[in-house]
Parts: sequence; C-alpha cells; structure tokens
Amino acid sequence: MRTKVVIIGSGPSGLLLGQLLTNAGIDNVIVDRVGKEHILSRVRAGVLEEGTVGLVDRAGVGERLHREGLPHDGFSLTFDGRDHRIDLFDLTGGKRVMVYGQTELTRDLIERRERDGGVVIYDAVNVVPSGFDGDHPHVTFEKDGVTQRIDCDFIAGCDGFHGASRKAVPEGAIKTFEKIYPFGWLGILADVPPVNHELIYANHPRGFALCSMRSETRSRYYVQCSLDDKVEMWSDDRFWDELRRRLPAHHAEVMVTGPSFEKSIAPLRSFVVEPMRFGRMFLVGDAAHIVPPTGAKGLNLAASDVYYLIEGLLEHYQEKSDAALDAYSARALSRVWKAVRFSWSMTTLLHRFPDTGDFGQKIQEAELDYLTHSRAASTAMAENYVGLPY
Ligand code: FAS
Ligand code: PHB
Repeated sequence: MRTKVVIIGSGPSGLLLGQLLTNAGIDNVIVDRVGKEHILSRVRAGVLEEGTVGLVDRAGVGERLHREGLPHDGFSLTFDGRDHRIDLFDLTGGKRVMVYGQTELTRDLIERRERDGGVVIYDAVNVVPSGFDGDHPHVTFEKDGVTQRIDCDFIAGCDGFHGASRKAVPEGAIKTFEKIYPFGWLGILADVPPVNHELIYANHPRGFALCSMRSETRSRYYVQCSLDDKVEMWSDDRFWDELRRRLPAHHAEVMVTGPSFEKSIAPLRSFVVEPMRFGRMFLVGDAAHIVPPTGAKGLNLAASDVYYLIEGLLEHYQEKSDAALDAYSARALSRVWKAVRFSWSMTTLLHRFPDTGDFGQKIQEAELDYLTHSRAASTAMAENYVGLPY
C-alpha cells in the first residue's frame, strides 16, 4: 500500500490531522493499535480553546460542538472558604473557552472520516515507523496475523504518550524533559447537574478539587489523591464527602450527588521531547508532550501541533516549499513550553504538596489572594487559560 501521509494514532490529534489532509485532497491512512470502541470509551479532556474550536470548524466537524458545547466566559477559584471568579471574557477582551468532552469530539471526527470513506486501520499490532531518516519512510504492522507495509512521504506520530513513534527515534537524537507530581487525580462522571454553571478549581488543605461538566445534566468531578490510591478504595460516598469537604459551604450544600458511571485515577506529569521532528516523521500531541490537566492544555496543545503541521504539509504539496515543515518543531515547542509552564504553575498553586505542608498552604493562599485582587495577575492567568495565540 502507498499513501502520502501515514498517521499513527486515531485519537483527536490523528483524526483532526487526517480530516484536514482529506479536505485538502492529500491522501492519508490512520493506523491504531486498538478498536473504535476502545477509543470512544476513554474519558479525558473537557475544555477547548478557541484555537481548537477554530481548527475543528476548519475541518468541517464543528456542527455538534456548537450545538451541544457550552461556551464559558469564566471559572471560579476557591480557597480559604472564599470563591473568586476569573472573568475570562472581560480580562482577555472577549475570549472564552468551550466545554465539550474530548470523547464527543473524537466521535464527531470518527463519524466524519467514515462518511468521507477515510481509511482507519484498527487493531494493528506491532506498529513500527521506519525509514523516516531517509527518503523512503514506511510503517509496518500486523493485522489479522498478516504483516503489512505502507510506504509514504511522511509519518505523523499521533500515538500518545505510550505510542511507538517516539520510541522509534534513536536515543541520541532526542532530549526528554520530565517532572512527575507526587499525587494523582481521581475523576468521576455522574449524571447529576453540575454544582455550578462554570468550572470551579478548589485549593484546600485536604487537597485540590475540580468541578467540571459535560452538559447541564452530566458532571465531571476530580479530587487530588495519593499515587498509592486505587479506584476501588474510593466508594461514591467517600468521593462525594471528600469533594464537598474541599469546597466552600455555599457550593457543598447545594451539590447534587448520585451514582458515578465512570471512575478513574490519572497520574500527573509534565513531559516534553525535543525536537518534535525526525526527518520525515513528526511527533504530534501526547506523543511529544504531556501536561498535568490542571490547566486544561493537553488536548489543546495537540490541536496547535496539528495546526503547525497541516500548514507545513499543505505548503509542501501545494507550493512545493518545505519552509513551514522545517519550522514545525520550533514553532510547536515554543507554544508547548508556555503551556507546560502554565500547567505547572496552576498545579503548583492549587495542589497540596506533601513536602511543603502548612507553610506551603499559606503561601498558596497568599498567592491566590493577591492574584484574585490584581487585575494584572488575573489577566495573566486568563490569557493563558483561554490559550495563547498560535
Ligand atoms: P491520544 O493518547 O488521545 O491518542 C493516541 C492514539 O494512539 C490512541 O488512540 C492509541 O490507541 C493510539 N496508539 C498508541 N500507541 C500506538 C501504537 N503503538 N500503534 C498505533 N496506535 C497507537 N487533557 C486535558 O486537557 N484535560 C483533561 O482532563 C485530561 N485528562 C486526561 C486523562 C487521561 C487518563 C489521559 C491519559 C489524558 C488526559 N488529558 C487531558 C490529555 C488528553 O486529553 C490528551 O492531551 C489527548 O488525548 C491528546 O490527544 P492525542 O495526542 O491524539 O493522543
Ligand atoms: C474536564 O472537564 O475533564 C476538565 C476540565 C478542566 C481541566 C481538566 C479537566 O483543567
């Protein structure tokens, strides 16, 4: 088989890139190691920057997002029993974010690809990108016990943190930066109305909590937990009690609780590789970087990577120039590192760290008190939260 671009990974970055290539008439094939059902069973991000929404619109897949997504003009920070709204719309001169689950965005992208007759090879085993340091890149894999090979012009490694593309890069050609946080997030989904019409990021001596949503009838909640915790240690009752303890009384008292239908623990890390291009292979999204979800940047960084890469691929095929492809890694990393910094700062500000104790809590509360009473500091937070320019 031969195509122009092989995309490894059928998550949001792979599907978005594939749709933009298809719309431009550039042949592409997506290969994933799992099936569609597995991909759609994942519960992940919930907040989309305007840049991400714009790219989804450009791909022609934004109809349900605009119909069902929830535009948010602000969010709340709670600490020391108080509640402060960060007015994104006012502080950024009219920008906002869209609350729309990554699972639904992925579903929209999959359905559009299927309608267009786009090729996705699911359940591919032992996917290996090769030849990307030369002029004959190709991807091999087994499917139904048969080894297959796809020759191509370029490979897009959209295969996430645990994927094959980054691992195929020779050790000496890649530099890794990593920070592991000493806690995780326990998240649930429940069909109960959200406690607040906007997100609440809670700093509390017992630990961080986040009140988010997927719709006006479906809530997404998180509490900071120990890395030693297991999901089975957290009954719904324990979760709801702990969540309410970490919120100011006026929120805790009105919280509607109910049975969770999804419960999972995610570890938190900051991770970046440099560069993000290796000859004819480009790393995209979580394959190249991971951020703690505190700043809601993971999915949005995958989108800006796709933006920079599609610009390069269109220029290559339509204008016979490689300037934008040559600039991909530097452009993407410039925005990645700013988002990694922001996600680290939000995580450091809001979580309970075992080694800083009560002093650390007081420092966080002082910073939050300053931040919520300083237009300059709130503006800096708001500009980063809505997403810095591409
Ligand atoms: P993805 O990981 O989404 O997709 C990679 C795809 O590649 C998968 O379909 C996988 O099956 C496939 N793949 C992997 N290895 C392969 C191989 N060897 N061969 C072929 N295919 C392979 N971000 C937020 O902004 N907010 C959140 O709350 C949030 N919560 C998260 C919770 C969890 C548990 C995780 C893991 C991530 C979370 N993220 C969150 C980040 C997440 O949303 C990512 O940023 C987003 O999924 C990135 O999309 P992709 O780069 O497409 O990678
Ligand atoms: C979510 O809704 O899953 C969500 C929202 C904001 C975040 C992280 C996760 O910062």
